[in-house]
Amino acid sequence: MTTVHASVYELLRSSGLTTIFGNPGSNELPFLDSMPADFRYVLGLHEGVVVGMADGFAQASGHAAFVNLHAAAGTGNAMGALTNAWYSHTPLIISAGQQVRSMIGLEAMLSNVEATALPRPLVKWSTEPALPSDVPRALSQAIHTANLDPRGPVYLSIPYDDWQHDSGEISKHLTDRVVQTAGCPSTDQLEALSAVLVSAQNPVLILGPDVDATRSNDAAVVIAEKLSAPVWVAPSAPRCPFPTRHPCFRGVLPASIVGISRQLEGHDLILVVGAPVFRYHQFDPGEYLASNSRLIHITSDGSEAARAPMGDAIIADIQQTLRMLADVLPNSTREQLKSRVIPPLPEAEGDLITPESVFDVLNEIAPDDAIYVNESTSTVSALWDRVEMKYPGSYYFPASGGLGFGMPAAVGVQLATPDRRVIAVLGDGSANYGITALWTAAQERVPVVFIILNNGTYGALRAFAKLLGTEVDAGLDVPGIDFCSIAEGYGVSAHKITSLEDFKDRLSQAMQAETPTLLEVPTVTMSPF
Ligand code: TZD
Ligand code: CA
Repeated sequence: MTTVHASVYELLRSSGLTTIFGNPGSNELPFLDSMPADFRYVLGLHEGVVVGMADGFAQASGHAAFVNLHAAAGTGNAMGALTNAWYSHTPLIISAGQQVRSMIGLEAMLSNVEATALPRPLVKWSTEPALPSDVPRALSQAIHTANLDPRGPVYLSIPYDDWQHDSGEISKHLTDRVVQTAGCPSTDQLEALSAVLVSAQNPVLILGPDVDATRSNDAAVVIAEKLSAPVWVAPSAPRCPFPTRHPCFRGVLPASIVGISRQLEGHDLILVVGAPVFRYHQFDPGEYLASNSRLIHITSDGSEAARAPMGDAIIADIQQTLRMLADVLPNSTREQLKSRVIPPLPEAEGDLITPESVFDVLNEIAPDDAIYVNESTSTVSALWDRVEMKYPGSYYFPASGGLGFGMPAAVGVQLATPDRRVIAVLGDGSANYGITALWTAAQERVPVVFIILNNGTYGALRAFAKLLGTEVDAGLDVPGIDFCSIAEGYGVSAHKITSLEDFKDRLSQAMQAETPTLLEVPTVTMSPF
């Protein structure tokens, strides 16, 4: 007899899912019992951190990650992190332990009542197998579902008396299944698209996170160069799809309706790839698209295409489509574009350091393949302006805007990418939502450099309060947090920065370290707009 336990571990192994991000409870112990030696368990101290680490790990590796949570309480703690995984199309297979089958109806302690409903609508699929022998097949379905475009999280609730059952005949052919999509545009569609691009007077490219997620950055560069077209990053950017010092690069689009249509005015053709149209944020109503502009959207997510308020769409494999387009497009005769100018450094105010000068130091000292995990909300534009990002997989930001991603994701990204240095840039507000990731960073000895920009306040919310014409003062300041003490308490060495020179020295040292470092930098508050 092969047990459900043995079949599941065999399937996880054959699917490359040998790292388990988790936080256990009694319902999960029979699964964790006798874990094979080739599996690695990465313990997170809060489920938001567990999912955040798995999200970073999956995004940076380009492969799905496996998560094990504790019943309803653990799932509930993870929901905020799931909002980010959902919008970044991160393939996560999230399992949760359930009470024994005969006690769920009684609502015994730790029963996950209506388990499948709990994580919705933030998962693509949610299941609790109808009988123990269906657990391995349901896991196989979960893995394939998470990996099919549009990729995303799935959820599997498993009663803890299932593990020692016979997995039966149904589980015998699961490990060697290949499920593929073949989502190229047809010859006619490709020809039509290329003809529209070639005949445009003034085309513009808008690139989104899925260009980076599918490693289509190089094809995007070829297309931009052949068209000699400016390139913008789609608003509310969670990844960096294009080298930021390339002459075609123009920056990140603003996230308001009017802001976008104004910025794109004069372009008769707007090609949006691998992003929603659009991921707006602040409400600034008006014209969505200038009347003489045509918008074409290439996405692997049918729901993104369907909900867009304008434009035509092609739902297709992004990498294949961009490669095909890069091959067929001729070189345009338009003039070559020139690199944009980096804004000047603002004046320093007293002893406080400006975020802009922090980014200039990072740009000078960090290796050019450094990876930035950013969760400092008022300084996003300044970072994009000042820090050069050259290579695919250089930037991660919470895709739904849900804080608590940055610190854990940095740990996950570093675990997936040991040959590149991960730098987490965190606001003093944001850092608190995932602070226990410091403990995992110390335990796993991942050499992430955590930089806390400490301005004592929720800076972005202060700017929003003004934008909305409100006079909110309650609940916006966060004084009196000593991040160095907290970091030391979790086993991470930490330094409070006293000057820009001090920052340079400490950063250079941290870049050489084999374990994590936290640098707390007292900064001025700047406006995100
Ligand atoms: N809670 C969660 C889970 N996500 C959120 N986005 C917020 C609250 C609201 N929020 C923002 O959208 S920005 C922000 C909050 C609280 C302030 C973050 O402050 P910070 O960065 O110190 O990290 P800045 O640079 O001072 O804005
Ligand atoms: Ca702050």
